[in-house]
Amino acid sequence: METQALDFPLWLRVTHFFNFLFMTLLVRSGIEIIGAHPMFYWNNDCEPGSEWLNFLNKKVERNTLWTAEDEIRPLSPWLALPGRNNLGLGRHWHLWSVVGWLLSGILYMTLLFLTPHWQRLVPTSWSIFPEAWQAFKTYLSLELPAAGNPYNPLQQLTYFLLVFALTPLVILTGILMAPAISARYPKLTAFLGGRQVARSIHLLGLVAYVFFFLIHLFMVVAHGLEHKLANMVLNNEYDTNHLALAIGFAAIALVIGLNIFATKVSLKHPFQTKKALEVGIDSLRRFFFHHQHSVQDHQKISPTPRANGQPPRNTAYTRHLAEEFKNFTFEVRGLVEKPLDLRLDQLKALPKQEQSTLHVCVQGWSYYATWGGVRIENLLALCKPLPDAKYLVFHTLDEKWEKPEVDGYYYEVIDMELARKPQTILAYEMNGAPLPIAHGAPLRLRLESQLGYKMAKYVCGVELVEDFSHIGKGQGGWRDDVLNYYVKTAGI
Ligand SMILES: Nc1nc2c(c(=O)[nH]1)N[C@H]1C(S)=C(S)[C@@H](COP(=O)(O)O)O[C@H]1N2
Ligand SMILES: [Mo]
Repeated sequence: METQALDFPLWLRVTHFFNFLFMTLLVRSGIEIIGAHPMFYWNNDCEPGSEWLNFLNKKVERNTLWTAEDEIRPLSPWLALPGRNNLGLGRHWHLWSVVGWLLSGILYMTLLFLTPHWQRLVPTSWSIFPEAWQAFKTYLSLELPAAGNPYNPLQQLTYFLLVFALTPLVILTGILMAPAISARYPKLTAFLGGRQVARSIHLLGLVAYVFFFLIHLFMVVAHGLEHKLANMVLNNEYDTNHLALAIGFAAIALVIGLNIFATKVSLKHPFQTKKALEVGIDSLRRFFFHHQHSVQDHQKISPTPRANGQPPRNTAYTRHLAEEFKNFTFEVRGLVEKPLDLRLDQLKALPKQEQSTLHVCVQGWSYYATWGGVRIENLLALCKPLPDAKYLVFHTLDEKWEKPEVDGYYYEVIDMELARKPQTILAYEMNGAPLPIAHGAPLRLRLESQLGYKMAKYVCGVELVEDFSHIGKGQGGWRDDVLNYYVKTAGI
């Protein structure tokens, strides 16, 4: 059967360029995210020592004041985007470029299957395997296999697996790491191996892409750089290969230039970069990852859960601690009909809810625990929010002291929708005992479809507001203000 010779149409060349650009941003911001917890596990307890891969370059003293933040590995801006311990911005870049990469991928796929070009990737006979093996042996004997249409069998098989096996796997494992998804579909997530398996496979996907890229580059050169660039840049429409070479190198220089620009601007103007990268992406993220409610009931307890954030050291907290929280009251203020002052025993007299869930920190680690407390929904029924009340600001006794450059009290803002979710509670118990100091004694928030940083510990009150731009730096939480995390929602 004679088939039409497959060339390199403009759409293919343009999407190839964007794929390359977004992949560089995705890999570099992915490396930034890895730096926030450079360890990989096959289990969700993330027991220190149980990791199968560890890139941490220091020994962490696991004394009583040890927290997960001590395990961060700041990375060079030459490698990571943006580098130097910037998890917040790394995540902004990762989600921003994933959207661009998906759009370009969807365009590519659509045109691939609307034209005869699907045949360039999809093998139509099982003979592809012996043929690819032959081509492999030819390469090993340091010769080039005959060109196919347009790819030789080994090339075709590799590209096919890259696009139709590796890529869906990387997308799936990326989505499964979102707490909003794993909390809504815990059985499916467990069936597919669980969150830390997904994270490990996502990393192996990154390694596979980089490995592919290096071999791809090598092969392009081995097959004749000028000729291959003439294909990929100009579709051989002109017979001057020098032009292709010039344009090809200009495209590579543009990608490198954009990477340098992205890195520099992020390090120099982190807040503005965050704002710019949220445009459009914020509403997409909200649409896909904000409305799920957690249905977790794992009935598992991790033996040594990590903690994050050192316990408060101010006099107010130490006094409450010494008094065993006898004079502690939880205050409900702001746009409510009925402000409340609740002592711990009064809170404990309200209906108690227990939930057995997986805690997921934005850094990457996780643990199982059971939490007991009062549903925020029940507190709302008591204080009766006024119609203007849109957000809940949880205030804490946690005045930050760990580093001189970051101060202020820890706080977190959630919207009414999150507040009313079935597994949103003000917890006073962890694993059947009163909350330990490390985990937020006497009260902490649990929002089981969100990342850990939203779950304020050492909570002393909640204020109902219409708008939170006047609180802290106006970003919706202490970590959002200080570390450029996401505003308002942390479902992924
Ligand atoms: N007050 C306060 N709450 C906080 C933090 C903090 O530093 N201070 N850290 C947050 C982060 S980043 C995480 S992952 C969880 C950790 O909860 P844990 O220490 O109980 O494991 O608490 C969140 N709540
Ligand atoms: Mo966290």
